[in-house]
Amino acid sequence: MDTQLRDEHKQLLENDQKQMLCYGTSGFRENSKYLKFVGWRVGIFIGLMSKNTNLKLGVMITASHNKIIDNGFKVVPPQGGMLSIEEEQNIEIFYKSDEIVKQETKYDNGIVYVGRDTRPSSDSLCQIVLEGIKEAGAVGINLGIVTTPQCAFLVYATNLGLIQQIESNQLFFVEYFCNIFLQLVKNSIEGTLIIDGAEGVGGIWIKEFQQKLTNVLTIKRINYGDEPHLLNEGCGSEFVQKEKKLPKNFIYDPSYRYASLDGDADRLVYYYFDNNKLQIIEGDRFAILFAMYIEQELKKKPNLKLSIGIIQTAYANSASTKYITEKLGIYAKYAPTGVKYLHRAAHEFDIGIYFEANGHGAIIYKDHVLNQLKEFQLFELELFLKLSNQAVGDAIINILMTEFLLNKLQMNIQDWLLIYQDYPALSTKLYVKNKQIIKTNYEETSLIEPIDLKQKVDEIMSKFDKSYRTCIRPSGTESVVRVHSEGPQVEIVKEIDFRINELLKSYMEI
Ligand code: G16
Repeated sequence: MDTQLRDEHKQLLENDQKQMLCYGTSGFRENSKYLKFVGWRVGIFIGLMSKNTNLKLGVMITASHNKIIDNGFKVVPPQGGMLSIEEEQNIEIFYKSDEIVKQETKYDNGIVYVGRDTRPSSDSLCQIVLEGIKEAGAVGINLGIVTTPQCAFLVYATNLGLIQQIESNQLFFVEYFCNIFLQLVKNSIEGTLIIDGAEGVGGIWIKEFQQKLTNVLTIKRINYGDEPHLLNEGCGSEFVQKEKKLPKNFIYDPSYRYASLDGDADRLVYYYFDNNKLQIIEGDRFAILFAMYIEQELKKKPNLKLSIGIIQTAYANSASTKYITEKLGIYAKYAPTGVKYLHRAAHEFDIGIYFEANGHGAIIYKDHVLNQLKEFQLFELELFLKLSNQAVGDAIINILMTEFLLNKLQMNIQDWLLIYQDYPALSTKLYVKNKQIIKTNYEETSLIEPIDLKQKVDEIMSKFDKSYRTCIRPSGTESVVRVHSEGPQVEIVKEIDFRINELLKSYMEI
């Protein structure tokens, strides 16, 4: 089977003049037609990994915000989060190797949980991953249609012993977090929250939260997955945030709050719409809202010393970084794009808050933190932190945290927007065939290669004031180069974006 699948895969790639796949920003991701062999080898690799560690692992089949035709594999390590750099390299080598060398494993048994999104290709890819797991002599457990953070949380919770048996226990995720939320929020929260589910899996699972929380939170769902073939089309967080447009089926009411999830429910944006103006709450503002509350609570106990840090990426609006460091006095740090980098960097602090501008983020804390909060009788903060999904950034759980805070701090979306003023910024993407030629520095704030392209970019930027910046980087999830420009005046930001895109069009293979 292995040889047959490998040969078919290589032939397909050769016919389409494509290279073998790489483990990108968030796992293997490509047009689903290239993924059968990848899924098989991923299944074997993870099955063996589970048999070598005696821990449960997970694989989530999704391509999140990408087009419906794409798909991918996000591997979930035992503690949630992401694979280490070394493990990523190993899985890529394993997929690329011609033959699988038979190996002895430390343990006889292994367990791998496999979740999937609603894409048409997800079910058959799930079957092939399960076959790979079986080939490795491990047991694959099909979680069915779940969100990415739900899959990660179930793996994390089962390894911690929070749940004994995961089969048919997908609802544990809902019960666990609703239970904490209901301890935090005693009275009904005012107003209605409209949640756009991107026609994906998040929209489906929101229903469970809606029912369980009906006495305290009024949720209305739009684009909740009854038209799965329209996944991410004209809706979802990627669409709202990048296109700066309202999702389809938008219901206008000035008293409503609005939130959009992405295709696998790990990203979230909120927004406000009035007088024909759409204002978006991106990831930076979630980090700030969460940090403001944590700081406010910790100030009540000056003897309690906990380090707090906020991790952002080059896409963070500079106004947010300025606010974090100058007004909140919190340490802010950049990591490269990809939750895997932010999650790791956040672990350096007792309480690490990480958010990408696209709304992917979480608060993670060290083991001793909850006990210390209890000791200092900061019970509400303890519950608030417990509410954060420790396995990975989670759009649905971040909604609960946000709703608790807006209610607690008596803030509405306008108040949130008024905390500071974003600089005008523009993020665009250009489809190219050779994105891999672009290399950046670690923080992805400046281009390093190709050198002649860098010189041309510098030449363009030298015409503008130093308060303007642009970053160019290859996407790790799509065949695109991303351009992000920012500065004090919107017209100039547009001009920079236009010039950089024109330059790239003339330089790259389109
Ligand atoms: C994934 C990653 C995110 C990243 C996004 C875009 O999100 O988990 O950390 O920001 O891809 O990455 P890139 O710019 O490299 O394409 P998702 O929600 O698509 O899995």
